[in-house]
Amino acid sequence: MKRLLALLATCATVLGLTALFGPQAVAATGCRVDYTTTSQWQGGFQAGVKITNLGAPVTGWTLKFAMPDAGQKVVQGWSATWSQSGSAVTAASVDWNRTLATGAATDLGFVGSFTGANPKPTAFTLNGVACTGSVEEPPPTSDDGTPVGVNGQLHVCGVNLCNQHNRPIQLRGMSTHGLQWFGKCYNAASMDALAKDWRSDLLRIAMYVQEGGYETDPAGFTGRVNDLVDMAEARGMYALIDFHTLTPGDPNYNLDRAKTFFASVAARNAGKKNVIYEIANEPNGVSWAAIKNYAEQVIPVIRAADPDAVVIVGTRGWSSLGVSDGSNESEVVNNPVNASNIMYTFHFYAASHKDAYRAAVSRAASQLPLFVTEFGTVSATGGGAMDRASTTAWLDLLDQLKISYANWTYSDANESSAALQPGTCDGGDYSSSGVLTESGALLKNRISTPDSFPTG
Ligand code: IDC
Repeated sequence: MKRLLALLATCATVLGLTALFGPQAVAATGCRVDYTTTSQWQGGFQAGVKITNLGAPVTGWTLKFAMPDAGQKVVQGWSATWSQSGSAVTAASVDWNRTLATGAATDLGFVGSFTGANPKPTAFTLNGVACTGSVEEPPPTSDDGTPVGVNGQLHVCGVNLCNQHNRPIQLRGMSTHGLQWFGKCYNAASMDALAKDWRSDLLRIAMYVQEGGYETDPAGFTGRVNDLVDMAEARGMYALIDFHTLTPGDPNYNLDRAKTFFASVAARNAGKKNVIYEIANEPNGVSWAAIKNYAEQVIPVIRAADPDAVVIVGTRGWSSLGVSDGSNESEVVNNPVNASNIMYTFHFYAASHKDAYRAAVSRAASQLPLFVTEFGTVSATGGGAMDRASTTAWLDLLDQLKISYANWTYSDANESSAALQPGTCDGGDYSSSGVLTESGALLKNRISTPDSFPTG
């Protein structure tokens, strides 16, 4: 009987009657691949490969494609297990992206080398089925109603962040958790939810430097950050590239790494309108003078490659403007970083930092351009009970002062600061209200209200 069915199916295919036989009918449009050369330099390039499954759900997949030129080689890839034999390249799913529901997408990428030309690969197949679509997604170029479409290239004007119409705006969004731990949370489905359901203006990309971060694999983390910049851009969100220094607290410890990293990401992303650079997450146990020295060495590296982007500088005492070290904003006001188009970082955790910190922000806001690149609704440990009253007081103040913010974290970490329930990132649903924690529900409510960015 099985043989008969197989024979019938074969005949049907030959006769062009596949539609009558259900499953085979989807084969022709089983998948789509968007291949993008994200950057290219002498002898090398970086590519992003987005796979969209248009057929039946798959668990475990293999993507194959052909490199047209003999000199094209995959050097190092991510988000899949990569191999190459002659011109044939294979990328096999890894644990966290092996399941692809119908319509689900996943992003992979690799750094490659080439000797002759660098044409686009051909003959993409997913589990043996030809992926007929191979189209590049154009980034938003005009006012398409997204935050980047409306506001364009940002700049600092007075103490505000201003849009392309030279009007002050406030961006409201979320921060990733450490990419080295929660990388699986940042995929096409979670980014779609953040852009469309949360209506987030901004994705902060927290790239830890220590604790298993950048220092362990500079090329890999740089590639991952760039991919997330592209994913934010494709959805009209700003991307805040956070060089997440924390321990040790003196950013000068990472000065060489910062110069290497920012030279690379600034060159690669210079043409984009959605990138903001945050050069030191939370300096601690170090003077303002030392932080300023670090900033004045890193900012010129960024400016050389990407002259018009906004840069945000961390402040003393875990980016508390010095307050957590018994100082205050005057040390910055009296001795500002010698650079233009910059802002200063302020962080708070609502259950730990209250009136005295709000008073400092209220005072500082009329003298310094501030950006709350990270805050929590809970205690400074990232855990403990959410403090709803203090969080609301903080967010009302930031709204009133038009200070932009990103909340820690858009992740499913098992800690109360996380917006998503533990286990969320093992599945494909980032949209239903059931995936939100108490903190996530509060933030989604605040962030998803209309922005009404000024355009005139
Ligand atoms: C915390 C994470 C926690 C992780 C720890 C590692 O929530 O899961 O184990 O880092 O260092 C910050 C830092 C941020 C902290 C967060 C909460 O910028 O990295 O994340 N926090 O402690 N400053 C104040 C609080």
